[in-house]
Amino acid sequence: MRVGFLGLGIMGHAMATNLAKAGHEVTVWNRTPGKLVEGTAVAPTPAAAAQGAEVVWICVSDTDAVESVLFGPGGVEQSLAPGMIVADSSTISPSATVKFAARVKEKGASYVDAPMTGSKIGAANGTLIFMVGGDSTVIDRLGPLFAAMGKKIFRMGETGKGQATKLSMNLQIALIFEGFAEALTLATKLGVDTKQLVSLIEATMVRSGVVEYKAPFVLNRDFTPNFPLRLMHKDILLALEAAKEARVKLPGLETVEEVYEMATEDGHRDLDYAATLSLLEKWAGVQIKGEAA
Ligand code: NA7
Repeated sequence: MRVGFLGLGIMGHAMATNLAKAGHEVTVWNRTPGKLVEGTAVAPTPAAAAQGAEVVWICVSDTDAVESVLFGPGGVEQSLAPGMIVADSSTISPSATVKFAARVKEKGASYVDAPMTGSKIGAANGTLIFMVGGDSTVIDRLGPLFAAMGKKIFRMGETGKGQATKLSMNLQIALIFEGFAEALTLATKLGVDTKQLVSLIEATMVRSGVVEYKAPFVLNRDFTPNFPLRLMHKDILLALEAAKEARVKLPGLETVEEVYEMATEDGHRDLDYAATLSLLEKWAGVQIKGEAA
């Protein structure tokens, strides 16, 4: 398929690479010039990348960034044509998504929100899982592209429901990790062996995918970003904003948001979100010990 791909960050670069490897005709654009993807052409603006494309795939930081690439100067809107599909894999506001989709549809094009999970490794291996909102027949047309970048798609309903799902998922990751980090901190302060505690977690119903994935990084104190703290913080704020719009109270997430705020002030925003542990350690006056088993 002819694809215009916008946004070559950690996730976007790997996704565009896999689209090109699968034989799709990809033209990329990135706000900061100079990022290249093997086997693709480079366009000077989002509109130029979208020109003549069947699908425009977006993967940028946040709601403002998506609005800007779609409707800002040199935006995709200028090149929209009937039959074209805009797919957005960024994690952004569900209500803004509905508004963007309506504006795209005015030009006869379709809009699918397709945020994903699987982290940097999933993007590189082409094993992402997509949570998709939009018209079923349009999603079907995107099948070959989803197959090149991921291993599974979950259809969540109409446009916006992919984003709503993603926020509900990341809310859980943030809370589960916070529980793990608080348990490690308390246990360390009380003199419990952390490696042994992690083995116990893994042998009991307390185990979880989040802990299984994060424990080796935490025990090795490796906070290089797989999923940067600043992006998890953004998703927490998006979930709180969506909750406010829907008049839903999320007291646990509100408290965890404060932890992310303070971790950001402590200079951890570009580290992995697991670095929120450093803040708990600082407060407790301990440092977790142990290497990955
Ligand atoms: P990164 O690695 O932080 O990359 C962000 C990308 O978004 C990068 O290409 C940025 O361009 C681009 N960006 C940021 N702001 C803008 C604006 N205003 N206009 C256009 N482009 C912009 O994030 P990931 O790849 O890890 O994640 C991307 C999304 O997927 C995000 O929503 C996650 O939550 C899930 P730059 O190179 O800085 O010029």
